Amino acid sequence: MRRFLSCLLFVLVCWASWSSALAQATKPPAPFGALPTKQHLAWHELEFYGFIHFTTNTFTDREWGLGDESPQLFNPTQLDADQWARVAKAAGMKGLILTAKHHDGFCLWPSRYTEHSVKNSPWKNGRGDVVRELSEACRRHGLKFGVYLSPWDRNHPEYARPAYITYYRNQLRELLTGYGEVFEVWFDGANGGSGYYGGARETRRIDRRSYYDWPTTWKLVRELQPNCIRFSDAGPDIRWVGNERGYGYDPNWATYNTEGRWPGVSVKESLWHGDRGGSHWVPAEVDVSIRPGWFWHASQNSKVKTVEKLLEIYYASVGRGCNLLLNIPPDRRGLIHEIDAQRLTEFGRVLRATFQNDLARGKKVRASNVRGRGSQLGPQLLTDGDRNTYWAADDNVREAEIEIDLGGPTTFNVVRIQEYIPLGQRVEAFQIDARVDGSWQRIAEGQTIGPRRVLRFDRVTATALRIQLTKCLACPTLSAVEVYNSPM
Ligand code: FUL
Repeated sequence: MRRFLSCLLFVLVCWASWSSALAQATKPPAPFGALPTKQHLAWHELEFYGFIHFTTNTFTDREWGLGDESPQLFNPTQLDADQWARVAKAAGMKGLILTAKHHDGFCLWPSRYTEHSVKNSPWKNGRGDVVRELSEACRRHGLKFGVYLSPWDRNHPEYARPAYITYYRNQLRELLTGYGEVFEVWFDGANGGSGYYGGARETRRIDRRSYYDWPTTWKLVRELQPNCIRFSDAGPDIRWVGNERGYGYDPNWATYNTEGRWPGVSVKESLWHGDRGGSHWVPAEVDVSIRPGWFWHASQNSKVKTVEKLLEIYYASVGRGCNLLLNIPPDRRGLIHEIDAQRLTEFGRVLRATFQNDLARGKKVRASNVRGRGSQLGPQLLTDGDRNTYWAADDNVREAEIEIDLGGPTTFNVVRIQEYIPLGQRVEAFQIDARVDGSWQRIAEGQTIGPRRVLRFDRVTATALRIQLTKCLACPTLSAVEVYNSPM
């Protein structure tokens, strides 16, 4: 009996130490550097959404209103926010952000704090509210809704004085409490100085660093809309990419040094590339218009971007780990013009066709290193169709190689990869090869990956795919490798 018991004890001790070794072996890597919040993680998944620039400018043919426009000018004849939402959906957008107030100060909702709004417009006899119409249309169509409230206000008499900040925050409060969930607020850095300012018609300069007291305003947004993402040159949640042409950069670090940066005050290189090892997670958003201008102008009906151009923008923005904010301005009827609608629908069709069939799904994967040699964070998780499971390497690893056996000749021209960003951004150089007729051929290379890279290259027919991570800040993690054959 005693012998039996000591045998049993021995077996139990062995089992316990073996299972604890295994548990240790598959312990996830420690987080590295600045990390995304849960709001960031949800935002990264949106990838692509739209901007609606619409105000008196649409009727005066301007890009920047002066602030002295009569509200009587705003008179769309067939405004239909459901049509905007339908077009956005067809394009594959996940939400729409509306210019509730642009630099001219005209408000698209009947604000209690000013007469300079839709309530003094002929549209719907002054009883209209574009913010209401679009927020409700978005909800009906399963789109997120966001707002742009221009800090610069060329109409307001108190602009550049303390009273305007109270006005600005009052307006923000109206927008963030009266229209349901707001997924993003856009804080623009532009300030041209001159304006109407209640009739003063003068140039007013402000100190971009201190005048707006941004930390207080950002806190207000967090309080009123806990899930809302705050955009500006300085974050605090996401940053401007530093150009309005539709391009993200490589490298593109989601990490960014926020110290000393404010809306309208930043460093170009940091906006473009982020800051390697930066203090906060502040990823880039790419804003660009489908037309040369942000507002609709009849003269630009022939200059709507082509589907090819939109695809180029998609791969240079979403493809480089940014989110894409594509502006689609309504015309004087209050409709997205037929040409824009047709391009966007076709663009959406191509995107859907591109990503409908992942040719790597379920395929066999081998990695040069697997964390703890275990299977819990193994490379098979890269092709399991779940972007939340991930492969990780051992702590001391800085270079690794992944090989996917495509199981026979496979034709493709797009590869989509992503890091497991809840643990931080790590990769700083990678190369992708395809095995064509038995030998490896370089098809793509880059620096950062982060939330995603979507790389498009000349179509190849290959039997295997190899990803080499050649430089990493810490042991690498990847959560997905997908392979597609795009029609365009
Ligand atoms: C800029 C503004 O000055 C433009 O008019 C436009 O709204 C763009 C999205 O942001 O800073």
